[in-house]
Amino acid sequence: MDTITASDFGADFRWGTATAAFQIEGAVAVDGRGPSIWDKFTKQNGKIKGGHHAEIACDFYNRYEDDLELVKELGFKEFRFSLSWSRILPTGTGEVNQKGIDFYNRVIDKCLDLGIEPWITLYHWDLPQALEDRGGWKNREIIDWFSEYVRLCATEFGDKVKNWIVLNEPTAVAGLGYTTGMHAPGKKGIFNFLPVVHHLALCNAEGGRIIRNLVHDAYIGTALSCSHVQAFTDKPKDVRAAQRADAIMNRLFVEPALGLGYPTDVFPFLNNIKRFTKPGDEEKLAFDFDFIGLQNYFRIIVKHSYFAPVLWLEEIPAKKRNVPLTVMGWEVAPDGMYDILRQFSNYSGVKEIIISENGAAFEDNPENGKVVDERRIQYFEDYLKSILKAKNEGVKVAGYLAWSLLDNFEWAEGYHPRFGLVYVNYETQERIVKESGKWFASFFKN
Ligand code: GCO
Repeated sequence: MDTITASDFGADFRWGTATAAFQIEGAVAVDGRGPSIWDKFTKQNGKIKGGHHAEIACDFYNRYEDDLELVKELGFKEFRFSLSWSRILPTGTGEVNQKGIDFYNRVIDKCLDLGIEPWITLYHWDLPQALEDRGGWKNREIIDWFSEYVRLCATEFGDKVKNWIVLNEPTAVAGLGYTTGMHAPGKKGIFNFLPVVHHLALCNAEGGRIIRNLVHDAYIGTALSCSHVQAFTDKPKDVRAAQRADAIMNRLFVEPALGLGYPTDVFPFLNNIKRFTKPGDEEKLAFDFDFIGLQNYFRIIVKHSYFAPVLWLEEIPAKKRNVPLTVMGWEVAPDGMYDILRQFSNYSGVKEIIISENGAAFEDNPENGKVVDERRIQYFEDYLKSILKAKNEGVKVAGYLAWSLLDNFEWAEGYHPRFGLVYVNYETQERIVKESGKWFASFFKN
């Protein structure tokens, strides 16, 4: 396939950039915002590479107007951002912080003034610390807390915002936040995983129902991290290991939402979720999302392992496979995007797919006021070709939101990885549009 342009995807295809509150806003203790689990986690020694924190980040709280002008300058028509739950409800429930509501109304109004469609992610990992103190995602009461939050957001923003993403990467919340402890709130233990998965899955569907009831003409989805999983060999043990990894990585949340229940067929351990279910939960897990957001960056290769209890598998790290890598150590694997799109389009219940995140972190070094990020341009071009190939074969992919508009706080990696189409000098807060950002501008113009 030779050079592609936006017109190859059709006039209705939606093009945007994606961001998240904690990664860009800063202003963590300004205008009434309450602490989140990531505020607490970044203060703990050794949790964030370089000891970085997000107290300023990209200062989007103050610079949102200029940054949204950049979205327009690059030619994107959609802008995905998340709401900081604790900026709106400082203790997670109860008293509303009007200044938080006012900030997001300013962001939304600026988007609309620029002719940009806002997309709200309701939960992008920054749980109010006050709720974590009450058990967080392990406590089934979170269904009530989350429902109250979603109702408030739908009521406050639903007249202006039609695109809603309920959760961002729930597998990462359960896996990294509550099982390995690599992310906030830093809890560890496989038996945290199960109740957290179930409560997230219930909130996922309940959040969808609330938006459906309160927002006229809403386009409702949820954003799932998905990676094509391959077995290291065709030995039955390795093939079964890949099926278990696929169950966790790709099936765990989409299948309950489709009314298919949890993927216990290849991973019977998930039957233990029954200990945390109540009568009627199976029905409550299902919701007819208008789209599934796929967030794909890489593919993974696994093999059976006797040394990894419960999952009984280990990943063959990309850096040991002599393949092209990003600075995250992730394999550059555009074919994996094609494969995962095909896999999700096999679900009859998936109405549409939005690529709600895709992008890459490479070494970016400004020179003479420019950032010549040729590898990132090649990454986008190759991944977009894979998406177009799937689309031309009938996969119902309806949009693409590049991760990310700005370099930003990359969670436990701090500010080292730069994913932005726009370079951020964190000392001066200067922005420099990278060549990849300019590439998109020409991609849309042609
Ligand atoms: C995720 C998160 C983003 C990340 C991005 C790069 O998918 O992990 O949604 O917040 O920053 O994916 O890792």
